Amino acid sequence: MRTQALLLGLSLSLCAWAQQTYQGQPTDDVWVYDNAFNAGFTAILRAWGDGQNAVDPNNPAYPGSNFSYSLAKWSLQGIPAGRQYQVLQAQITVVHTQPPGYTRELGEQFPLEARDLSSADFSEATWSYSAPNNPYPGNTILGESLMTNYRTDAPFAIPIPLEVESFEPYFNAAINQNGGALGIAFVSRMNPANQAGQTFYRFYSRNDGGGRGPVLQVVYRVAGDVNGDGCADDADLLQTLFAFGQTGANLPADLNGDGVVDDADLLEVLFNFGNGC
Ligand SMILES: [Ca+2]
Ligand SMILES: [Ca+2]
Ligand SMILES: [Ca+2]
Repeated sequence: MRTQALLLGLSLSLCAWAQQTYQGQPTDDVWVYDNAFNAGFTAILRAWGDGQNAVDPNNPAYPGSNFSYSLAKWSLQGIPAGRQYQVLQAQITVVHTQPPGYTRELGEQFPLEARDLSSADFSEATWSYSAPNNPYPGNTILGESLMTNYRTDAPFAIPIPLEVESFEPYFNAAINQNGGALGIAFVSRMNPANQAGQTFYRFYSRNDGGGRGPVLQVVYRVAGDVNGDGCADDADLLQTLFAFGQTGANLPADLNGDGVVDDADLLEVLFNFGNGC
């Protein structure tokens, strides 16, 4: 009887999707440029560099005129703190204005980079270029743009897939150490000076009336949690053991997503045992 109940519970929980999706626009974003900072909630964000660097190597917090950055932050407050998350997939999508001032080839050569931000403590409404502690782009390139949708006759979406290895700890730090605030810097090495001053990234901010601002999408789950109850415990261990050797797509116990339930997945549960409980 007890075994039957256990098996019933397992089969039910096999149907539950343990992974969740966050999708949203920034709660704030700002374009930073010393000569032309627009404090009026600009609907356009911009990024360029000097051909060699995306960030001013001398003072990343106060870029010289060779550099322009855009900063954005998202609120992940809806995701409970106090546990570690596994990121399965993450991407930022921005919408470029029409027409782009660069060729597809230049876009591929000098991608738009999403980097970590030194702090998410900023607001466009109170931004001051000369403030002593402005946040600035870090050195971690979380992702680079793809020019798959490039076109000149209409605005186009630029996907920036984020590297799971670097984004996952950043995502967890935002949730567990930063009150849910996740800051992203948009930078690029693309040099407008070489092409009559028009060659740079121009994409819509969250203030765009058409709702075309940046979108962050993250597919995640509580690390080691196979059955999706928010806690990695003996039930997850048991479920992994029962599924041991199974192969196929989207198996709940295939925590690392390599298409087979094996000792690597078992270790994932063990390493995270107690997480979220
Ligand atoms: Ca803004
Ligand atoms: Ca669980
Ligand atoms: Ca696996």
